[in-house]
Amino acid sequence: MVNSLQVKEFEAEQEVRSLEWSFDNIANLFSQPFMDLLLRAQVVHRENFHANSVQLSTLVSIKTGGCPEDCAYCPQSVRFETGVQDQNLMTTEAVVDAAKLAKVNGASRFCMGAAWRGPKDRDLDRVAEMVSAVKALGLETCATLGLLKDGQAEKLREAGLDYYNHNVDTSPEQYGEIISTRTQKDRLDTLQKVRSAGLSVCCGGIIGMGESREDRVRMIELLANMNPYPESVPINNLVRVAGTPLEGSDPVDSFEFIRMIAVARITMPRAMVRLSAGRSEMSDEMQALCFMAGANSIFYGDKLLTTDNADALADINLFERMGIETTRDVLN
Ligand code: SAM
Ligand code: DTB
Ligand code: SF4
Repeated sequence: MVNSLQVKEFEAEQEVRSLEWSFDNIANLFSQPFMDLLLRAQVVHRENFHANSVQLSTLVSIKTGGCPEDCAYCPQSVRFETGVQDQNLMTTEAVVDAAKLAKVNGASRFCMGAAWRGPKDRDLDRVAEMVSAVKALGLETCATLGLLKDGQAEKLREAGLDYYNHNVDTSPEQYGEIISTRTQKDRLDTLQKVRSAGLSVCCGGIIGMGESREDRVRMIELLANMNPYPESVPINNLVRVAGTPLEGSDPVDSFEFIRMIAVARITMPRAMVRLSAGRSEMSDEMQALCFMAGANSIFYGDKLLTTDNADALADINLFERMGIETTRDVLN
């Protein structure tokens, strides 16, 4: 247990080392008493954002299932029997309809996800067309299409893409147990391409895949020491989908999950920390503690990609009860 004197010393040290987060410093954050950690995260949050404001992003799966990769958490891998119905790349018209609906419902960002290892050039041309059409509606645009080849990030940028989502998923140490068909280095290369093209980076990971506290620290270390760190950091609680190798994973202790949000907030003070997959299993009180810990964005809408999201009306009701303003209040 860290005593208050140690925390003071640690804070002084952190000021000097502004950008770098060592393993020990992150581990020390994690092991602070829960209240101390939450208070600190809330202070950092208030220094950088409106305290009572949450951003809403809506996801749509533009190409579903049949993915050749073997990500052990994913219902869309062709290798697992999960009952997901494959669906070819949607038409631009259908995507625009979904985006209009998302906007009417109050989302400020529209995120298009595709179950690919990475896009072929002709797929990318079609996604670029979708991005331009969604951008023209006045929404922020995000895409998550897998690994990118040289030049593809630039094409997306030119089409009007704002964010590219590509997650590190877990610690470097655990990564090989979860995915064998591409390395974490492959992912970091794609993130570099995204950065170089001038896109904003959305990058986070998943909690609840049997990882240790040390793995969680290592994942934060990877994210927080990116220079610059990602603009958006989705923290997903594993959705345990029947048929995937991880369906029987033990649920994560709620306090540990909230700690993860708080540590992400403290180490990446200006990032949008998104309370992502897994909200449909969380109580209102659990979500409230995640917002207290510095989460300031959610996926909003009835579906994530293939699984059910928390009910949108329940979300609105929760925000009303908490006095939280969302992009829905601002935009409509
Ligand atoms: N195929 C692309 C890729 O892998 O980059 C884009 C879509 S993929 C579904 C996007 C992210 O969703 C994954 O990197 C993972 O972090 C998250 N994800 C997928 N299945 C999940 C699950 N069952 N629970 C929580 N997060 C999940
Ligand atoms: C992210 O980090 N989480 C989202 C989004 N980025 C693409 C996806 C969650 C997917 C959950 C499982 C599913 O619905 O298929
Ligand atoms: Fe394919 Fe992405 Fe799912 Fe991995 S996470 S199996 S790459 S859709």
